[in-house]
Amino acid sequence: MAHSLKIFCCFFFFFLFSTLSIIPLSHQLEQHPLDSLTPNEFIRVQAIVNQSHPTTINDITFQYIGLNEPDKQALISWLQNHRPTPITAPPPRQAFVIARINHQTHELVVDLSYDNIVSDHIHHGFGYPLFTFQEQNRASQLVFNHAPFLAALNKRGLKVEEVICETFALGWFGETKQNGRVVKVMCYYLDGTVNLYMRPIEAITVTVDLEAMKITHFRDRLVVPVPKAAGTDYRESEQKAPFGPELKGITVVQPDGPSFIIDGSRVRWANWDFHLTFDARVGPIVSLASIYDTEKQEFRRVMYRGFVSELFVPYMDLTEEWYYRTFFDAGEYGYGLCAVPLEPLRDCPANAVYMGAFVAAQNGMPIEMPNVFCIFERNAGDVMWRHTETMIPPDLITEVRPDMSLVVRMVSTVGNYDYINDWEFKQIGSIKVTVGLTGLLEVRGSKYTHKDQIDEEVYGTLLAENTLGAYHDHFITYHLDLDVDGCE
Ligand SMILES: *[C@@H]1O[C@H](CO)[C@@H](O)[C@H](O)[C@H]1NC(C)=O
Ligand SMILES: [Cu+2]
Repeated sequence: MAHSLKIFCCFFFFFLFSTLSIIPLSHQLEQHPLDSLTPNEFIRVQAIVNQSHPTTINDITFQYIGLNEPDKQALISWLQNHRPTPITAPPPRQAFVIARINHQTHELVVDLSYDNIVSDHIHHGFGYPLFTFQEQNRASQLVFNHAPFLAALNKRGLKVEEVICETFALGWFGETKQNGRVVKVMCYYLDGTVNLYMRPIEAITVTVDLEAMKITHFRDRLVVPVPKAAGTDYRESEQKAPFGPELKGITVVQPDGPSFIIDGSRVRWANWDFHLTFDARVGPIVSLASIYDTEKQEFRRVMYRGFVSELFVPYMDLTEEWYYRTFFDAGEYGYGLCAVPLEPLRDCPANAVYMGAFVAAQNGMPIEMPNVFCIFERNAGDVMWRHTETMIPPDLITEVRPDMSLVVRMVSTVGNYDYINDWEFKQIGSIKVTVGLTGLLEVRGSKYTHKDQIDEEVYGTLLAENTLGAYHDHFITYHLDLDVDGCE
């Protein structure tokens, strides 16, 4: 709602407030105020938070470290007054930190210019910070030392060394008492496939308290057959003929190199100029996107800041082991944290350029994420605009403008799903956002082997023997702060 109002505001008032931008706001600086934290800054954040809580130093876990976004008005006026040389100091460079200290959730703002803590607020309300990979790994290993779980495997005739477990956020269903930081652990069976998601071990509920790092509840409700491994492996090397027709190679050649320029976090292509950064929670952030108007000979602002703010994936299965599955893939697991290195020539074409990024580990140390973005020019063979004039004989007048665009891509693999996140900049001045959803379904194991046997609500579709595709949705929300022609 807020976003549509903002867009409305822009169309209505842009001519009143439009600011002259001869130079784009993303212009190159030694360190742009919107740049992601550097590895060095992550370490300084760690040291400053350490010093502020000396008695609990060994208990601090960093659930999130990222840039504390500077005040928009302050940043814009600073950038507009910045040229040709800085007159005033930039807005303060700060990190936003969510840390668990002494079993409490602290939201800290750390100033990196003065090396001090600006604010330290303890969150008492509902909600909990992003999970770290480390705590999820530890929690999912606990079952292997839990006798009732080993007994449950035994009862099903499953080999413990073929079992893989993962943690699931618990959701919230109106309880007035807070749950604390609790997850459920769900396990799968390999034994002949790498496609673990097709082989759920159903009807076992394991609840783990992340603070105590202990199993607090265990229930083995009934034995449901594990779907068979045969035919589930997706690796090409495991596929058997018949194969589909093979295509001849296609490649994109740019003999003179790409037409875009990457300068730190700044990207320029065609008439576009923008700033691209990475965040553990939301993944790619596009800021200060502006487009050069050749007639006015100035940059015109289009978008102050845009990113995927959440990916909400509620399942609609009311069974005891499934009802709670209402995942926030950004807020709980980290859309950026779950980004994977892109496969050159597969995830992105031959003319792509790759960029890396950094996130913080649970101890606050920076971790490099290589090839997290690819940037490439797309020539899909499409037509942007054309006309053939047949009414002026004897000649045909034909005018065609091919459609070219610039794509910024990230792939985030949140468990079974792979999200392909594209920001596409078009020469006509539009920005196209796309999220492709691929990977594997999260299926529920079932006793049914044929749909004719089903005489109850199963909240899904029988896809194969013992395999139900559970009904669910994916809601993707964007934060789009559009500043078309400078409305703020
Ligand atoms: C912060 O404290 C932890 C735990 O003692 C330590 O491992 C780490 O090196 C400290 N970090 C810095 C930057 O001092
Ligand atoms: Cu889905």
